[in-house]
Amino acid sequence: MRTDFQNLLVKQDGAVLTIMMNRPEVLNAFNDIMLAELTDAVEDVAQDEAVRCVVLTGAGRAFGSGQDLHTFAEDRSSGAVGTVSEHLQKYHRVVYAIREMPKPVIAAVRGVAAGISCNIALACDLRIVSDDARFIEAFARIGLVPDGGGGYFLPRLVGVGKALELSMLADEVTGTEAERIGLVNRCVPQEEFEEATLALAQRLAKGPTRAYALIKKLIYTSAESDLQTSMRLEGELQDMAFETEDHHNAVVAFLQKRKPEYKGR
Ligand code: LHQ
Repeated sequence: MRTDFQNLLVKQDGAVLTIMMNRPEVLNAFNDIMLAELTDAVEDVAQDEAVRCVVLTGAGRAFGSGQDLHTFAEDRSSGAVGTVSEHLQKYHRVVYAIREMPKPVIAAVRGVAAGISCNIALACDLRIVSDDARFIEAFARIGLVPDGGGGYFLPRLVGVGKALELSMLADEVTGTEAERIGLVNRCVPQEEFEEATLALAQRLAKGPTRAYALIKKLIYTSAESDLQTSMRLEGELQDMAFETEDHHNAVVAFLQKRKPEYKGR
């Protein structure tokens, strides 16, 4: 796993890999370098079997403030970027890599998650946030629509009515409110944030990784499918899960009245 990044800090702790976006002076706004590095890091870690859970977080007081509006304006005026939709395709690659990652990806959010940074947090499988978190679908504030998959993730997480409210009013949502409306899984006091994040990540990293990959596929596909399609897929995935060493060992452990130890195979 590459670790020599300019705008990311990458740290491995056992089977947990933490990717920290690192431009704290602009609240981790995305420039092209950080976006390219994040793409590399998430695509690389997908292949690394020693990593069984990925945490995405931000350095300093924020998760991220979205597109760097200074560099984007400069690049636009110099003609360095084409259309916005071409630029967005680079973000879409990260979103796909997170969703297709065959292991859990947690967004750990403290402080602001605004614009496309907010929506990259929504692309992750689970979200744990500190009680100083501020989610802002900031797009309408500058006359834009939610991008980075926001138009897809938001109504699925919080319902169409709330998604419209968050997108149109672009008001801040606190960590506790985000937990209440289902935008995030867990909101914890600031002083417990790091410990709670690591505990959740380590728990997932010790879990049945192959089954988690199949669960991602089942849940994400089923959100788009009818019952019949979902149950057909369930059968195919369960055939695969049934063949894993973790499944076999967990059943033996149950019969022997002891706790299973998952190897991720
Ligand atoms: C920033 C940024 C930032 C640069 C804070 N850029 N410097 C759009 C266009 C095209 C294609 C792709 O898709 C997108 C998607 C998007 O992400 S659109 C949304 C872009 N983001 C925003 O509109 C948010 C802009 N930032 C803010 O509204 C505020 O900074 C928030 C509410 C995030 C945080 O407010 P505060 O906590 O009061 O912090 P601050 O405003 O003082 O910011 C700290 C510094 O970070 C400051 O620099 P300075 O030199 O004054 O200390 C800001 O200029 C800088 N910064 N966001 N996106």
